Amino acid sequence: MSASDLLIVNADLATMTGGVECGAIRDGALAASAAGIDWVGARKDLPPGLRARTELDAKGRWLTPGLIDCHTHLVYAGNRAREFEDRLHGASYEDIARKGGGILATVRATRAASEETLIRAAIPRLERLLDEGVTSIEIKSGYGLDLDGELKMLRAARRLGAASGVDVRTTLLAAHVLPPEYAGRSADYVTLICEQLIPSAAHERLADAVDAFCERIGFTAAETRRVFAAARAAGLPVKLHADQLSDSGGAALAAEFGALSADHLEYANDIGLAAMARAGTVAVLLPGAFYCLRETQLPPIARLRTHGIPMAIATDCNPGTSPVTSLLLMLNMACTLYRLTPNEALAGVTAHAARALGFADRGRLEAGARADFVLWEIEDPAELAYAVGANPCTGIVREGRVIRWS
Ligand code: DI6
Ligand code: FE
Repeated sequence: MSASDLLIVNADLATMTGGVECGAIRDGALAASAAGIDWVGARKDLPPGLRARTELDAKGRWLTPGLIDCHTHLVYAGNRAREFEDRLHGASYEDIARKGGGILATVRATRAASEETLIRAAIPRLERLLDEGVTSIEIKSGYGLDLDGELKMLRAARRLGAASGVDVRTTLLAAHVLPPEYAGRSADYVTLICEQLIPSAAHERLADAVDAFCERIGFTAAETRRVFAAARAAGLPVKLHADQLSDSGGAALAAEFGALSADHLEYANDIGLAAMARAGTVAVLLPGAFYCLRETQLPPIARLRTHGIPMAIATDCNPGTSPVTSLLLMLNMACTLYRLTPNEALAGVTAHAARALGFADRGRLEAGARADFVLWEIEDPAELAYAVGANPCTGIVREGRVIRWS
C-alpha cells in the first residue's frame, strides 16, 4: 500500500454507510489523500504496512463525513426583514408575492447588484455554513430571471466555490417566478428559459442542474414539464420545488423526469411519493422554511419512510422563507418539528444529501470516497441534532487538506 497523506487515529467514526446508529466504528482509523479516502476501519485492523505523512490524534472524538447543504439560494442581494414583519402582522407569503413583493423584491435587488456585490453579500452566509462543517453546497439562481441576471448569479456561485475551497454545485432556477416584464405572458418566459437560458447556462458550463418552482405563485405542471424537457435536451439533471404550499402534482412530475430530488413536499400526494420511490428521487426536507412560514402541514414523513424514499435535509438559505445559515439548526428542527430520528437527520445532511446532488463519491466515510470529513467535540452523534445554537465542529478536512484541527 502506498503512503497516504493523512492518518487519523483514535476517532469514533460515523461512517453513514447504512445500518443502525450511523454505521459507527468505535476506536476507528482513517487514511486519506487528496484523491480520496484510502482506508477506513477499526484501529486494530489497520493494515500493518499503512504509512502516512501526517498522523492526527482525534482524542476519542467523533468523525463524520463533511456536511452537504443540498438546497440553498445563497446568492442574492438585499434582505426581506420588513416582509418578515408584515407576515407577523398577518400577511401571507402568497399575498406578499401577488403584490409584487416576496421573490420579486429580491429579483429587483439582485438585478441591480454586480457580480462582485453578490459575492461579497454571500461570503458571510457561506462562512457561517462552512464553520459548521459544510464541505459541499448547492447554490441556485432564480433572482435574475433574464439571461444576464441568471448567468451573473451562477458565475457568482462558481466563484464563491473557487474562493472558499468548498465544492459548489450550481442549479439554474430561472423558473422561480414570472418576471414583471412577462406579466400575462408566462408561455413566452418559459420559451426564453427553454431556448436561451438553459442552453446558455449549459454551454457555459455554469449550471449542474435545473430546478423549477411548481406552485400557484410559480409555474404550472405543464410549464414545468417544458422546462424539464429542455433541461433533458441540454443533458442537465433536474430537481423540483414540489408541493410546498399546495398539492401541485410536483412529486409525480419530479419522478416522471427522474429528478435527483423533490424538495419541500408538505402537500405531496401518495401517488407522487410512490412514483418518487420508483424513480429513486430523494425527498429534500426544508424545516427552516416550514418554521419561518409557520406552516402547519407536515411533510409526509411516515409515508416517505414506508416508501423507502431517502430523506435529505437542507437550509433552503434564502431571504424570504428561510434566512437560515445553520445546517445544524436544521438537524434539530427536522427532529423537533418532523420527528426524524437524530440518525435520520445526520444521514439527511451526509449520505442522502449527496444523492440529492447526484454525488456518488461523498456523504460516507468509505474507501474511495472524497476525503471530506469533520471532527466533532461530542460524545454521541445524536448531539449534533439535539443541541440548539452549539457548534461543536473542531476539525475540518477538505479533499484531504486539513483546514482546521484543534
Ligand atoms: N421556495 C422557497 O422556499 C424559496 N423559493 C421557493 O421556490 C423562497 C424564495 C424566496 O422567498 O425568496
Ligand atoms: Fe428553495
